[in-house]
Amino acid sequence: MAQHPKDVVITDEHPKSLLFEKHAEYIVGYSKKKNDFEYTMTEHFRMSGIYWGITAIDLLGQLDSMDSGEIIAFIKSCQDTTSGGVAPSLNHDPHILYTLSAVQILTILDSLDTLDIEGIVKYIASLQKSDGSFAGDKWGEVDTRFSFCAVACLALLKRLDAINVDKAIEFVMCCQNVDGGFGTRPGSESHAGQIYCCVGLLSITGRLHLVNADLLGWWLCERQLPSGGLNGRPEKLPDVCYSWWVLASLTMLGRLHWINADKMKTFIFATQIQQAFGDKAMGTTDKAVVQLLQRCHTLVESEARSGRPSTSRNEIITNQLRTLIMQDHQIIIRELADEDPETGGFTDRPGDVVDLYHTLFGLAGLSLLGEESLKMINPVFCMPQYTLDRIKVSAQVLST
Ligand code: GRG
Repeated sequence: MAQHPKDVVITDEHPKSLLFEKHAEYIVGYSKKKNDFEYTMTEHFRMSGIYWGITAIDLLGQLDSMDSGEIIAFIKSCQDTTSGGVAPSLNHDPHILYTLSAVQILTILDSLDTLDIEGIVKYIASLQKSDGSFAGDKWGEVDTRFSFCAVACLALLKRLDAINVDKAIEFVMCCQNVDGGFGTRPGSESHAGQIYCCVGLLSITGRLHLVNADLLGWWLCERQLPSGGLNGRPEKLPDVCYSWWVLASLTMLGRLHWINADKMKTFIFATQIQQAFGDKAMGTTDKAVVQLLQRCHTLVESEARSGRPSTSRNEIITNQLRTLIMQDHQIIIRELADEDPETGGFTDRPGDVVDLYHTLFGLAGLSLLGEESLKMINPVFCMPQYTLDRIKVSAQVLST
């Protein structure tokens, strides 16, 4: 088959199976290296970082290796006593994204009583607007991601009565496009991440019948490229995180079997870090520099959509940042390669740098595909299924 112009090549050198132990080492190690450059630079989305790490390590069956006491104390210190919302870290503003992450972590750790639950309920209800949409925080940006966060969070707390659920559904349905997908707001382009949020909201509220499952299922399975990887919308590169956003949506719609699971697994396995990051691979050829620049460009632009706040919209600063990120990536890659040529974790696509975000969604995608060495994941809440069974929370999934 001819190579897709926006795809990657998977070679014999890429890993072909799950580097199980390496991933556990990577996640536990990450939480302990608090003075590392990467740890410091992720402070502004720390709460979600902890959620990605805790969920991933639980899928690997090694939750006990995390310091749950330290995490619980940290979360408690991040709840804003005035608004009731939870901040990503100390001295940051509360936001609905991190409020959901905090509730997810505490549900996994069976410690929800750590938080002022009424404060959280009040905070989320205060963010709903008259058209049913949700702002992410007091500054008012509206996005279907925040609708999902609100409904998922309240469902976990069993307090959906605190918002107008019918209006929330009405708003999400206004964001549906003719291709069957959903965007951030009415009229905006369909994107797999937003589709997950909208389908997830409809699943939690038992309204999946409002979706044209065949049309949307078709759009979603068309995201699979010849490499086996999935992109988030047409003409874009594959990224392992879509093995969550797309596969979870297809699972809710009862159409997971519409993608090629073997090719999908090949792609996900290939996004695990490996020896190719040694000095030889890091030769600073023009091609490598161009690739890194392209990658940094994508990273900066991804921030807003992925829930990781954008660093700056100023083009000059953004360009300077790209250069810096490029240099830092080279240093990190070299350090990783020197320390251990087979460090764990997942990258967005083969040949890039690992992070916790892609590590969770790589593992979560494999769990959806039935990887037996991993715990089963819930396709709606992106949490280990047993944690939802424990609190007796379920959501609608269409039959195949
Ligand atoms: C509990 C799992 C969970 C989620 C909470 C925040 C959130 C709810 C969902 C985010 C869904 C989303 C929008 C995911 C997409 C993330 C991403 C990789 C965005 C990149 O966007 P672009 O446009 O990249 O930069 P593409 O791949 O389109 O080139």
